[in-house]
Parts: sequence; C-alpha cells; structure tokens
Amino acid sequence: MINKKISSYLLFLALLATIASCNKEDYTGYSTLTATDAKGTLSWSVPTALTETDTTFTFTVTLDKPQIADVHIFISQTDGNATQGSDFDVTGEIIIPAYATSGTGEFKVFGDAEVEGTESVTIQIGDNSLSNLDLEPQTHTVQIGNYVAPMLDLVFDWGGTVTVDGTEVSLCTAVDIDVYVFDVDENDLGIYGAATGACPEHLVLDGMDDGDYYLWANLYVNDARPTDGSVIGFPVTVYATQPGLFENTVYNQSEANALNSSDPDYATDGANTFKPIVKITVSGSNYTITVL
Ligand SMILES: [Ca+2]
Ligand SMILES: [Ca+2]
Repeated sequence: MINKKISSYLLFLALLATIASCNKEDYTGYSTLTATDAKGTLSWSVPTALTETDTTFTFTVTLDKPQIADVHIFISQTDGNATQGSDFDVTGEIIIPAYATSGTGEFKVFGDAEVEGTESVTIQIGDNSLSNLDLEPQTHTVQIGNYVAPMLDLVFDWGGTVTVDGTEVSLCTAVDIDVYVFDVDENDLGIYGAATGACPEHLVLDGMDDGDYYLWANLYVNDARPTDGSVIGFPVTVYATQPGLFENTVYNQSEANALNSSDPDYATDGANTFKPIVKITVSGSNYTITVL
C-alpha cells in the first residue's frame, strides 16, 4: 500500500516535470531578439557654429532592431572651453528601453549678456563600453559665438552731496534732471524714458535707425540754489551697457556743459534750457557714445 502511494507520487512528479519542460520548450521560440547587437545610427543636426541664444536641439539614436534589454548611450564633453550648465547643457545618457528602437537627447545653448569671445564644446556620443549596440563613438564640436544685443542701456546719475548755505544737500533729492533724445536737426524725438522723477534716470535705446542722436539734459527741479552767489555744477555721469559688448562703461559730461545751480528749472521758465551730455551714433547693431 505504501509502495503504491510512493510510486503514484513519483509518477505525479514525473508528470509535473514533463509539463514544466514542455512549457520551457514552448518559450524558446520567441527569443529571436537575443542573437545580435543592434546597429545604431545617430542623427545630429546641431550647427558647427552658432550664436549664444537660448536654443534647444534634439538628437536621436535609432536602432535597426529592438533589443530585449535597455540600451545605454553615454554622452560627455571631451573638449572645449565652454562650461556645461552655464554656456550649454547636454543629455548625459540616452536610454533606449527594451523593445524600443530610438532614444532622444537634448543639446541646449544658453544666451547671456556677458562680454566674452567665442567658446567651443566637443561632445562625444557613445563610448567604448556600449553593450548590445554597434555604434561607433562620435564627436561633434560646436562653436558658441558671443551674442551682442542691438540695444543700448543708459543710466544717468548726478547724485552726490554738496553744501548749500552751510547745509549738506543730496543732489539726487534736491535736483531733478531729465534727459531728452534729439535728432541731428534738434527735434525732440519724444523718447521720455529718462525724463521722470527718478535719480538716477534710466533709458533703453532699442530698434533705433542708423544715425546720430543727441542726449540733452534739462533741469526740471532745482532746490540746490546757494544764496551767497556761489554756483554748484550738476554734471551727469553716464553708465552705458550694450549686452555682450560692453558693460557699465563710464562717460562723464564735461563740466562746461553741465547744468548748474544758476540755470532756470521748470518752475522758473527753464523748460527750454538744455545742456548736451553725449552723442549716440547708431550703425546697425553698433552703438558708439561720444561725450559732448
Ligand atoms: Ca555672452
Ligand atoms: Ca528726472
């Protein structure tokens, strides 16, 4: 009786083993993907030279056949003086998932207002440790040129402290100068960004036609008038910035042209009293400043 039970049990185990081995046999037919590595093709369309503006390019690695495991493609900067993270960025690794046939990475260029020369970056896509992928490592070099903005940012400052009738006075508080933009024929061009109550005044010249422009100072308020007959000058210091080309370059209005405490302000019929500060010459995207 016991023997019969044991033999039945053994028979049962044998049957299970047969079923299991049959199942195993059945699955092998599906595994056609394991035999060979995929051949990879890189599509890279980043220009070899470009100007630094915020731009994103995509690049793709395509397989000629899917793999049963993920394919990893490593990407790194191998040369060049451009800095990853500030000048450019690039995907560090493309992972093509199992059974997929392509993966995409990004190469980004960042714009900035820094004054700098052309920088370069050499990117290597793929390395020698590629498994289940036949892709010769490739390098691409991109020259990143400096961006120069076609605009001029101007700050006009006449701040400082003077003594008026024995009292210390802040020129920014006591004096309000406005800066107007005139053309070569002395027409007021109606650009009043620097004709406000602010000290310093701030003006952005953008999209100007080629030609010469004259910036003139007008005394809107003057509460720094010595009663002893002495004269205090209000010379304007100009800080000029053209993003990518120069930054906070200083131009000092000549003392001879500076408004002073004896000039009339608006309240004393000074609406038409102007003193020259600088001439701006626009030629294409170049802005040249000349002290008057
Ligand atoms: Ca720059
Ligand atoms: Ca003003």
